[in-house]
Amino acid sequence: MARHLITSAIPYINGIKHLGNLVGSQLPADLYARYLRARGHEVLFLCATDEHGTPAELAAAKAGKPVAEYCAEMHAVQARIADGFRLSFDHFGRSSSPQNRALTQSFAVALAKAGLIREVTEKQMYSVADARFLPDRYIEGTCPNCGFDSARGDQCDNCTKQLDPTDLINPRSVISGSTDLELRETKHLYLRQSALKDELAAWIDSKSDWPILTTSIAKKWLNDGDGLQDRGITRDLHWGVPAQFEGAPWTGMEGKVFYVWFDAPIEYIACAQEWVDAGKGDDWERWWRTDKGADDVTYTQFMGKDNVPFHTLSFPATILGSNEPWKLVDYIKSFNYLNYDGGQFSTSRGRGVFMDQALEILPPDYWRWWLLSHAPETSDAEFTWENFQASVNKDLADVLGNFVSRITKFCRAKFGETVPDGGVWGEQELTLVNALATRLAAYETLMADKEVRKAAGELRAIWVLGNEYLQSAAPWTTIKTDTDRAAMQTRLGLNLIRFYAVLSQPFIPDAAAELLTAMRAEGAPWPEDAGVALAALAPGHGFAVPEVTFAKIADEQREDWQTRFAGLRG
Ligand code: B3M
Ligand code: ZN
Repeated sequence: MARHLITSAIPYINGIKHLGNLVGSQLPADLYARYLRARGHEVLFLCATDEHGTPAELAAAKAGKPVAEYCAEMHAVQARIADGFRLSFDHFGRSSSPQNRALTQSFAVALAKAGLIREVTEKQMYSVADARFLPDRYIEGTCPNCGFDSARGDQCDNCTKQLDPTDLINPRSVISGSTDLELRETKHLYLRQSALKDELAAWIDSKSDWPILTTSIAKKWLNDGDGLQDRGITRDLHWGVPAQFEGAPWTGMEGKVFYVWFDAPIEYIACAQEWVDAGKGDDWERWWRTDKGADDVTYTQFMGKDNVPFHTLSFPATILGSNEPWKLVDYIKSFNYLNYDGGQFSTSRGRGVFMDQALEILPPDYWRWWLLSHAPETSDAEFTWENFQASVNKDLADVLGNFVSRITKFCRAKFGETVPDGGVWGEQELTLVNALATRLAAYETLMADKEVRKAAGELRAIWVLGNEYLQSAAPWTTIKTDTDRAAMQTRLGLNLIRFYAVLSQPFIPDAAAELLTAMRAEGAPWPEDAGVALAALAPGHGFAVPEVTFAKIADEQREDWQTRFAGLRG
């Protein structure tokens, strides 16, 4: 039994996330957490809302609410939706927590002690019309790198380049649209990331097992020098972790806060404190402090590719630069983008299917299955309603659902609602069990390696094996000539349901639980040995025929949704 710390990138508070966000971090992180728990490991799975910075301020202004109130409300909304998707966080924290405020300030002090903070008086974009500075998302313009015309002041959404507001061509205020902008002097704190370049490069070089997507982005930023320029870690904003505080080794930072990307990853640590303070755990340091046992922890982060530079360079720079014994990430699993029906999902434009809408039309397992089995790992992937309908109908309804329904109904009709006695496995059964054992081992390796799409494929293949067996063994025919043999075949079929439920739980937790309840096998352990597991339900064991586990998506429904989600969300 090992200890695994798992974090998902923490979603911005500004609104409800779309399915592309979900499959890029929270959902695969949940899959992995569920798998490791099922294998008996000790898991701490953390996520939170990212509540600071310009995204929060702008969204609150748009909603006409004080930002603290807006964040509290949206946190509750996101928590409820996360629950709806069965995301099994041990804690869903908030980056605006007092724990994160204290920890962020203490990191800044540690970095200053290490000589890694510079005070810089610089010129920043100031909007005369709005009478304020325009950091990050308060300013938009044309990307100097790719020419995209709605690049934000902190990053270009099109080419993912990290930007400075002064880099933008034809800049304008997001608040008023005004182009009456001028450079005015203001003081900021800079983190001397450049001083850590060699240390970070060596660390990334040592991660030969990381996905290419992760290391290629990290190396690109390292070698361009881009990601490792010294970066301003404060902003002229009111909402955030105050940059002037008791014990701060600088003065004159009143009215400024730390940059959201400085405090957001620190929330991964603060969230563990929140977890303890909420009474859900009793020791967070053994997960995070290498001097308190965290050396034994395997730490895995999940995120979309646009977040990779901050997790491979900026946050590690904070950790390494602090000279304090914090746990560094062991593995960064990153994802490409999921597109929506010929274009991009877009939160700002309301294009695509959003998490709340998805749950209004179908239960979480349908979405979990499609998204995970199409996870954008090696390249971008695309959601289309046709593909969604086809996958759900085939994999969930035809293969898994149909198998369950056929064998349980057949048994009820011929033997009653208990596992039938009689017969012994023959060659066909032994062949099946061997094939399942091989596939089980492959599935376990893929799950441990976080190969999400391939693991889904292996699970599907495991379901298919059972279907093929049932089709060729045909107990409904066997029973006409050999009752014992038909009983044995049926018994194996019922055991397969239990086996499938256990293996499928990380992907489709609700259906898995429903099947285990129907088989009166709640809490069934992960199979150590396929042969043993497939004889776990002994003759005489009762069961119930489950309700329809998966309903097919009809063409009319698909067309209806297609129309409903064709436009932009209001
Ligand atoms: N909130 C960006 C995002 O939601 C950002 C991630 C922070 S992870 C520390 O994609
Ligand atoms: Zn660009």
